[in-house]
Amino acid sequence: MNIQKGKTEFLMGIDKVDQLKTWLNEHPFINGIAFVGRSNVGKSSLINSLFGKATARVSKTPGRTRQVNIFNFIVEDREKKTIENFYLFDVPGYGHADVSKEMAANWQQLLDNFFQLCSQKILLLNIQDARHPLQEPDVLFQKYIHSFNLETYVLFNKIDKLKTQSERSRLKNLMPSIYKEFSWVKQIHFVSAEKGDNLDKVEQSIISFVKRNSDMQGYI
Ligand SMILES: Nc1nc2c(ncn2[C@@H]2O[C@H](COP(=O)(O)OP(=O)(O)OP(=O)(O)O)[C@@H](O)[C@H]2O)c(=O)[nH]1
Ligand SMILES: [Mg+2]
Repeated sequence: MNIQKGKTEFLMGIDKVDQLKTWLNEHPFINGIAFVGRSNVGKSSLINSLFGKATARVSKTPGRTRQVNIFNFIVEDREKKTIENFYLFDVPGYGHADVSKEMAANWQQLLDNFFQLCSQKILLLNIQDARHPLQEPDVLFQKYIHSFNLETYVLFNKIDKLKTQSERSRLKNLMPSIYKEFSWVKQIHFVSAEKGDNLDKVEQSIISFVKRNSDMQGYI
């Protein structure tokens, strides 16, 4: 099975809390995934690499994604000759210092409402910077997300920037403590949106998650 790159469709970007609430209330049981992480860690770049080139806007300046962007993506099963639709969310980055209080408050409200109201069948992909793992905002975010009971995978992006073997080992050695401290984290991947490292594994993990939930639909 594979994600049909190039068939991913932008549905809408929501920056108003009320509009987000309405949309989520109207879509309570949807299947899909959400990308969340600190500003500038490469969420939009990863989305583009996994779902097709020009899906999300990549920024030179951090804090660019200021709204919850909603997409539709398609998983194709070539053997069974079926296609199935899922939702993809690019959620605005947390932990960005240089914004006005007003904007920070709006972001927090968007995040709070997103996690309170989103379907329980959404997989959370928490993107972190491989060079700076578990920064304070990342740890705070992990603790914050715990109560929402969503399955979470952590993706350490920009591993192309880790030049030495020892830098890479240091990052990999964090795995046991992450699984221990954040028990809701079920998978950890080391990726590069730019070079494509390990994105095939992430793609298959995303597919198994969304398929597992959609196959169960008839039973609940
Ligand atoms: N070297 C390297 N650079 C990357 C990688 N992924 C993203 N970048 C760069 O990091 C910067 C930020 O990328 P974005 O994809 O816009 O990051 P974002 O997390 O969506 O940022 P916000 O929307 O502002 O929260 C851009 O300059 C990208 O080119 C990667 O795997 N390797
Ligand atoms: Mg972005």
